[in-house]
Amino acid sequence: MEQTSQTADGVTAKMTACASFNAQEKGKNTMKLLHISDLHIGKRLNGFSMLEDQKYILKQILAIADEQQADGVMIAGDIYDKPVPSAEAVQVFDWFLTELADRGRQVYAVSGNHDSAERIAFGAQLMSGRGVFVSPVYRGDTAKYTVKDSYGELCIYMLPFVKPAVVRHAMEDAPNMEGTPIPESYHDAVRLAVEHMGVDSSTRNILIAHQFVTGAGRCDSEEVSVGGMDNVDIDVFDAFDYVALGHIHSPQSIKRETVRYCGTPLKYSFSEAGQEKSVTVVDFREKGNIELSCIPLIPLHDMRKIRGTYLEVTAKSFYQDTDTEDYVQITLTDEEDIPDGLQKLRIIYPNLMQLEYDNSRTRQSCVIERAEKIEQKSELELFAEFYELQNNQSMSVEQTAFVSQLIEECR
Ligand SMILES: [Mn+2]
Repeated sequence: MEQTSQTADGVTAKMTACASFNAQEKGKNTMKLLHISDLHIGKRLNGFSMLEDQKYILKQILAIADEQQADGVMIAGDIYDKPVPSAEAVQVFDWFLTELADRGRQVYAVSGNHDSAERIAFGAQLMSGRGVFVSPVYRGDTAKYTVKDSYGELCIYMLPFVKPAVVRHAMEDAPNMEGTPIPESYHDAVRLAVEHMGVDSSTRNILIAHQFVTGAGRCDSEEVSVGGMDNVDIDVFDAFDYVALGHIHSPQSIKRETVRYCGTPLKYSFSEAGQEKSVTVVDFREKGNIELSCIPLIPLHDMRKIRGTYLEVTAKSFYQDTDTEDYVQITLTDEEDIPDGLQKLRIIYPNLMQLEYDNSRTRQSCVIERAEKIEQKSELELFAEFYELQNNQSMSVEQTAFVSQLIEECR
């Protein structure tokens, strides 16, 4: 299979992919790619390392790629959780890339807002020889790879996460962008970057990008940009047959099926507890004919919410048929806090991540009318008001007696 690659410098290099091309092996002549994103390798959640869960789910993705006989995997940004990932996180991604390359599956990966574009780009030229294509830092040109199947050319554009400032800066440096209006918004920045790609709409085109498209449904594990003006309107993607998006963590298509967020491979917040995570499989046929399917991912530990009184959630009948090793958020409805509740509950639920209370104390605090004539009130009355303000309930008879005795003693 002949492959043409164009680097950010505009240098066009022709090469034959070293990795054997699966399409030929199985006598199939269409391109099938898996779409994943937001791996956030190295992420810690409520103090728990997700690394074992991530290795487990990446192994599952490798197995899906095998089952599907996929030609490659698109990774739409947020490979790591941090711009400077931990050594362990780097090892996991290195292992994942090597496994894919060894199986002859191509990799098309772009950097996301959590990644350092420079660090992700490290070794990009070298790795391309093994069919592992990684986005270079954005300097005005978008990396483009062309593969051929029996329907002709399929162009894969790889746009790393860009901010308006990145595109502005690129325009100042790149001579071929002179005279282009300076982008002020994310929408303008991405529109300019796309315009600059010179997409030939007569052929089949894929864009891999990591941006927030207007209308996408958000959840708690995403990083919201300050001011919330990071959205890009969908019309900037009109030239593409498929847009493999990352950034939004819930799987969803926007406006048309083929502009799609595949979602994270794992749940990264309790707001995602009810979701099913999946891999999107994209089968490219002739232009205008793309077949999409989702394959569910089954995590090592599920993430779920539990609610009830302390006695209820610690009753054997309550938990015996569940996986108590799941990552759980427990909301206790007892009026009194349970002393050392977290430690006690972790005996049953070792991966308890969050303990919350839903009782009259935590429900929205009612405003107590200002004590206007403080001097006219007794210490006991003042303390009773303070107690009510803190706990959203008044003191019991026993408590009142106890406090009034304390006040007496103080006197
Ligand atoms: Mn993300």
